[in-house]
Amino acid sequence: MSDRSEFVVVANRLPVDRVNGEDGAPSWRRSPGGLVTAIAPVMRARDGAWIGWPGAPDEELEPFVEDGMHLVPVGLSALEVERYYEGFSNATLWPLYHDVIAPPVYERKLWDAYVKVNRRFAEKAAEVAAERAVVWVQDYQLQLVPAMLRELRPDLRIGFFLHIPFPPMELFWQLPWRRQIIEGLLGADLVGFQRPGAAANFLRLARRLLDGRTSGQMAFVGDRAVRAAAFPISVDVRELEALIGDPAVRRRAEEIRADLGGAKVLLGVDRLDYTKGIAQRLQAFGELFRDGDLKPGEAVFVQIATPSRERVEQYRLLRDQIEQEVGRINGEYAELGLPVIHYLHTSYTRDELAALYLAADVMVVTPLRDGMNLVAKEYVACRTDHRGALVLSEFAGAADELKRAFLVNPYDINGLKATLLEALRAEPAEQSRRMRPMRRRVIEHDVDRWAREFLTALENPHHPDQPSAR
Ligand code: GDG
Repeated sequence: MSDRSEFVVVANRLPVDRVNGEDGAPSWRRSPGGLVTAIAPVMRARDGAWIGWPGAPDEELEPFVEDGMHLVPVGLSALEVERYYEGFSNATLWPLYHDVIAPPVYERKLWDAYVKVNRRFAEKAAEVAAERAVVWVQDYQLQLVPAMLRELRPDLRIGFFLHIPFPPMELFWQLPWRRQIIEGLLGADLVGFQRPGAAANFLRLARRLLDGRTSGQMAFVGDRAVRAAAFPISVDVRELEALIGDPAVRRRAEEIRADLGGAKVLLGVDRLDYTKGIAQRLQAFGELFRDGDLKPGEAVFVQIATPSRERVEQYRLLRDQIEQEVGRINGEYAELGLPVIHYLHTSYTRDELAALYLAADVMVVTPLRDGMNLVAKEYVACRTDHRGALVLSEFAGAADELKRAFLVNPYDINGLKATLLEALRAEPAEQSRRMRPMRRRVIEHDVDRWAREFLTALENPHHPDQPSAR
């Protein structure tokens, strides 16, 4: 690799997963997901580098090239994985930023690890970035990196994007290290959020905590201007359309429907996470059988729950709770050969997911809080037939754009039940009236556009379309 890069992405994970070949020799495969797809072309065009953790503790790897991308590993010890990643990132920040749905853990040793690991990422970025390079830092695990990096390399143009919600001041105030986090983010030139409300929350905190001046989307710190704005992330529409254009995927969708015996198919696809509202949707669905609105064989719920953060206590508890609920509902309402819920605690290929999206009459996305929710956009992107219905929580960022979905408050179980029935009973004309404008929106605002708009805003702060710096 040429010595230093003009474009650097800094993220908790490298965009590749390790796979072991038949001979046991390890190799790498590009991770699925929109972020990598969106950024890979920019990486190639600018000879970019991606800094991240390779995913296994206690190993030091040299930089390598994979899939045309320069990858720069940052090592983490097992204790750092426990404290920085499972601890401060996923047991402190994750619940705090998602409405305190689960109680956040505030422990000083977790914070210390977070600071130490953020410094390691910042130092690596300072080493890898060329003079006046553009550096794009991703997500809540690395919120201190912008300020640490600016200190080391004031010549750089630094952007930060938060993939999860940013909480209102009243909640954020709990955090013992609130000031340090805001200072960390203000090291960037541009701080991007999923929703305008999150950017407003951040600007309000900058004002209150740092006595900073703000005006519109700008915060002024010392002699610097920092912009905070919304850049809603999206999906790779071309990739999804190619998947559903594949005859094998279409056959598989037919097969799934046949296997489910002709029942109406409701689908949930989520990481097994307490923010996703899985228990609420299953409860509502179960009650429809209790009330006699649905009968076994008439409708069936397929819930894919991808294993996630299994070493964090709250996630273990959640798994037990969901599995008990599924058992209870099937125990009470299923008949021989006619389960009402198919619960699958496993991860699937993109092909299988696409087939499931095609097979589903109703896609059920009911997070209690979600930065965006890509599953909702993926379902819409896959429905080239304009059929199917999307039930979507008002608390997902996607609700700002997918306004024709069947919107619900997932805390309102009666409302959720009524909406599930409405979606199940929607006529094809009604389905199409809703799906068509949503598809247009997702096609026009795909993940390429997201990356392009963020980088344009970062690199052209004085462009006429951008708010003026002062
Ligand atoms: C965070 C924010 C924000 C799921 N199961 C499988 C699988 N998936 C894929 C989905 C989708 C992705 O994972 C999940 O993305 P979401 O957006 O739904 O949720 P988070 O993981 O919580 O993501 C979120 C996102 O970051 C991006 O900014 O939207 O709000 O929380 O693409 O399709 N993929 C495969 N097998 C599975 O079993 N291959």
